[in-house]
Amino acid sequence: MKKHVVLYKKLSEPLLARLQAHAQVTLVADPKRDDHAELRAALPHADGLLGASIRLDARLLDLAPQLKAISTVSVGVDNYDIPYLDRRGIALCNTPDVLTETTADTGFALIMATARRVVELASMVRNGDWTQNIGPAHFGSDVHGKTLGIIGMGRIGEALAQRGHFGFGMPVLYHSHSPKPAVEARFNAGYRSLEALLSEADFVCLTVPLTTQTEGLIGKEQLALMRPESILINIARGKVVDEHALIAALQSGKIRGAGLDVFEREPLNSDSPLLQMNNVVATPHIGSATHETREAMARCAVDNLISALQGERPANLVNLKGRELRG
Ligand code: 8YV
Repeated sequence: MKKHVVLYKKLSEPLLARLQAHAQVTLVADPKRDDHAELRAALPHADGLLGASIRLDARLLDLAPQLKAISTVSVGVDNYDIPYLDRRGIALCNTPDVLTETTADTGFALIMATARRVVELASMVRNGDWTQNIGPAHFGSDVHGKTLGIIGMGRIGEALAQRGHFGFGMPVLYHSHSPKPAVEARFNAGYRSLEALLSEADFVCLTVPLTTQTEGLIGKEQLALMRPESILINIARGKVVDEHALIAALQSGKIRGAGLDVFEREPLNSDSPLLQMNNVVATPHIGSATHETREAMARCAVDNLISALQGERPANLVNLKGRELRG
């Protein structure tokens, strides 16, 4: 008998067909509406879940007594209570690798847009305010040759380092839980303590996963170590940064600017002070958001789930280390 999969993120027709060849599929069209009412109604029959961007905690998953696997269309797994999933023997799979390059591209898009004031000055043109040759009041900052600081040297951090080193001639500094000799050899990168990196880098880029150790990693004290001409780039998770402290640092000129793709609460409130400042470029969590990459992620998630429900080890299993899958 086919297992029952509940989708809380839409799939393309080819991927839906791929999944339906192996499972009975129910699509929850609006999973957040009315306190997840549609999703809650589907959970009691779910052997597998596939989706992203919704916190699936015990309050919801206790409604899914026969759940065997969750396949997230994301590399980040901060929306999942992994100890809870381990206790229940529920497999969690994610989609690393396929989104690495696209997310690093987003990081450099934010570096360039923030340093060169692209959004602010493009708006000036669009608004008909370009009435004379621009002068120092509209100058931005160089990117090539400046020091790139990367906090979190995983796949995405390495891809950022590659772009900075080979593409922009940037000296690369990095901080991670341990030194990475291969990265240092490949990019002539220098390992620094968090404090040293913050004080030396022209661009401070956050690529760490959100964990209990990284939540609030960049607060008032850390921002105070950055230089007035330095720029913060966040393509990790909003909660890695104390947003109130960041707003204060930006408003006071403690740092030059910020390029932000993620926020403490998403969507970001339209009345956020971050949106009132020209030295902030804010994008709506577009890290992996290209047609090609999101389809590749969804395919990876579908294949992970098919494997898990067949009792086979998925390519990207996050938890249940060393344990048999229930299938
Ligand atoms: C999107 C991400 O949030 O992969 C992640 O962890 O943050 C982004 O790729 C996610 O993929 C939404 O589907």
